[in-house]
Amino acid sequence: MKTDKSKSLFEEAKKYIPGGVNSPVRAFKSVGGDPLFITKGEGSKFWDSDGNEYIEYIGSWGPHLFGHNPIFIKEALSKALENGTSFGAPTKMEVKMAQIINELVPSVEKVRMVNSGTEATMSAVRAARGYTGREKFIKFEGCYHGHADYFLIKAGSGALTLGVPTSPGVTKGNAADTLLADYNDIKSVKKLLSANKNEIAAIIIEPIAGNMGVIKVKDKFINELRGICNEENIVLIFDEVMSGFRVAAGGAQEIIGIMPDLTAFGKIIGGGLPVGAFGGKTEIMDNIAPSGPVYQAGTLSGNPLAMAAGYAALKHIKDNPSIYKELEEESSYLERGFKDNLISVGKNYAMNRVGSMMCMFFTEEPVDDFNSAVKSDTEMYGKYFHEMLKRGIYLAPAQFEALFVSTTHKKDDLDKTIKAHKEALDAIM
Ligand code: KE4
Repeated sequence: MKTDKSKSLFEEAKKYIPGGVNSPVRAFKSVGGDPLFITKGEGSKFWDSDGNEYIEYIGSWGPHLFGHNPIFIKEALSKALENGTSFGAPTKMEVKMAQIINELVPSVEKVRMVNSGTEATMSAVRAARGYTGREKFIKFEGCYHGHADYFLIKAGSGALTLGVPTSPGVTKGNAADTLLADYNDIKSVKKLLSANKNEIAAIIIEPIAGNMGVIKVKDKFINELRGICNEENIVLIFDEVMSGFRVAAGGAQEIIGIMPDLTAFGKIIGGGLPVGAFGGKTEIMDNIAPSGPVYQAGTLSGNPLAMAAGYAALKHIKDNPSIYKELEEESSYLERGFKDNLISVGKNYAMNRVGSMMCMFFTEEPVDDFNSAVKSDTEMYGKYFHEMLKRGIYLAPAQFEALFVSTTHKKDDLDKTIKAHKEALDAIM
């Protein structure tokens, strides 16, 4: 497959952009090789600068629930564009957006728009700290909440010691208030609670993790976590940047049946434009400036173009609830095909799927937390990734991500993908 144009673009890009990309995972570092520069997307496909066509399962890392360039988002955007791009003043679309989020996700009584998932989770933690007057918060190993300093933390030497930065530039001071627990392990949460009595403002979790591959919380665990937060007056934050509107109209909290106190959104909520949001209980959200003292702001928050695209996406979800049944059929068909292939090559790789989020781990042990996920053979994943790419299937260029099926991935795409998957497994075994 010719990729000369992407190669020369990558050389050019590296002269001006760190690593030649504007987000690290795009650089193919964990699978090897050079990234492909994409020129156009349509439905379930996109094309690189050398004209190669791919059936792709990144969906811009989650936003494209309806595939690339859906007509109803394109039309909404061009209509909004006629009136200008941004005013820095309130608009009717922001009210409609807040209303439809509240309709689809009842736990979100009030919501503030921001411009990325990171801004959403970062602001939600600040809201919880402002509301409780406490400073520490608990996150879980393997969950990614964006790149705010206090999220780039890993467990210290002893599980009870304070976190340590995972990145230069993140200060010890910032790490000091971040505590690390183990996903699906309520004992690890209880240990931190007793060691930090009345000091914990929030517990933030991806109810369906998509950043250590795909892992869903266990029912018993999440119910106990909800109970602990009620007893200890801790704000329970669901990071639904990826799962929000992805696994159900009401997100993971709809299928799990637990209401968090705050929820962070991103990705689908922007219809492909930069949008995040955080929201939840009125008593917490009313503390946010200008109605309360917790400061939070954004020049382009709620801007008309992003609201037009985001609202078109959420309105389409509201008007077409059957899309989740369709996504379930397509995604389970793909999963079935992958599993049949694994049986035929005699491998029992772990396959986790929730709705249209899926991950095949190169480990034969079940994967239900960070420690089991990292047993995956990432080198094998790299080989698999390139064997699939050669066959016109573009997957996440990293093992610990999610594969996203969209409403535009039809049987023909899925059959081609299943066939390529079998050939790729044969090639790497
Ligand atoms: P952004 O700031 O990238 O919009 O959102 C951060 C974020 C927060 N919470 C969850 C659960 C997320 O998955 C993300 C971002 N997801 C990654 C994919 N693993 C984005 C891809 C990238 O970093 O380029």
